[in-house]
Amino acid sequence: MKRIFSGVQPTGNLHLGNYLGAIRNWVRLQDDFDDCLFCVVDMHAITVWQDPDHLRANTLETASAMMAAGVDASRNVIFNQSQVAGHAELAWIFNCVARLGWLERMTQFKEKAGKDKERASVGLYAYPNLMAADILLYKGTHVPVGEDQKQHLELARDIAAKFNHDYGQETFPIVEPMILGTGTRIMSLKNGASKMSKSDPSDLSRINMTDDAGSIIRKIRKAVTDPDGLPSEEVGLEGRPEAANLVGIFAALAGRDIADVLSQFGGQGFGTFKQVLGELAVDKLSPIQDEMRRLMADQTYVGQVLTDGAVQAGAIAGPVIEEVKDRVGFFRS
Ligand code: AQP
Repeated sequence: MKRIFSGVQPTGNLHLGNYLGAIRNWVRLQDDFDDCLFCVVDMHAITVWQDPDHLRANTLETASAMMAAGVDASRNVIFNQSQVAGHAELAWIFNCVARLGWLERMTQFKEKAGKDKERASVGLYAYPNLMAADILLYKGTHVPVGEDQKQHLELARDIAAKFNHDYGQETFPIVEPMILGTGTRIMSLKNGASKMSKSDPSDLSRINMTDDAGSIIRKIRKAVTDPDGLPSEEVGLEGRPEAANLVGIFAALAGRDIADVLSQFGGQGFGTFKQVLGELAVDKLSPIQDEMRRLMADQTYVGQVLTDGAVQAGAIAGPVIEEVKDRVGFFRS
């Protein structure tokens, strides 16, 4: 059976990268897969300290963004991770399955912990084990994510394979990453070498899902580019990460391929291109933002969606966690 699982952290500043790399694909996939779970991963969020009131508000905002983008709560399970205890239970078991050497290789930990890794939380280090638990708690088979999560999904595959091997049964499926479309790695508007990120201290580096039209247009106008104009062919974007990023964003938003975008704008300067890109971004994002605002004003409804979703998710997870405990040899009366 095919089952989709994917998640977003409620760490605030949900951005265009999260939308193009993940959430937009969920909207498409819900038509092809009957069984989809979309999770606000609040337990992942606290691997870096979060203000408790902000975490609660951001959880509702993230769920609102998913629904505003078109994820249908009546057809999919939308919930927050901490309301289903099985995530923490399975993560502990996976802490005992995964090897230190595997986690040592995770580039996201190195990036997020920075130079002072002694001061990073143990949770940040073990983050990929919790991510594997998120997916495998539901025996998820397909995981739509942005390019940055590829390494974590490879680890989830290794954990599933080792658990199956160690306990002698095919308990878990080997998950398939789904890295879809042209928006799989949206870069910072200020530095083409870093990905667009919620935690970038510069607000000008990203387009937030809550930015108004004026801010979107201004941020794109101020985006870093190089002195050359737009090339007519894709090869002309090589070694020009900022230019490649803006063309990639255009292609992803317009649903066109890069070559097609360059056939229209090749030979022109960035001034006109940025103007058209800004208008396109506003055009695509503003209906989502309007709906997000409407949903965020109805916190009771959004909270109920999450609570109902947690009940549904818990019903799927319950037999899986029991099966796992049985395999591991935990005594059950
Ligand atoms: N820049 C990006 N381009 C494409 N996809 C992206 N994703 C994140 N950034 C980009 C995808 O969004 C989904 C949810 O991400 P997350 O909430 O787990 O956060 P993250 O991957 O750690 O990235 P952020 O949003 O930039 O947060 P910080 O600043 O905390 O690192 C995932 O599918 C991810 O691939």
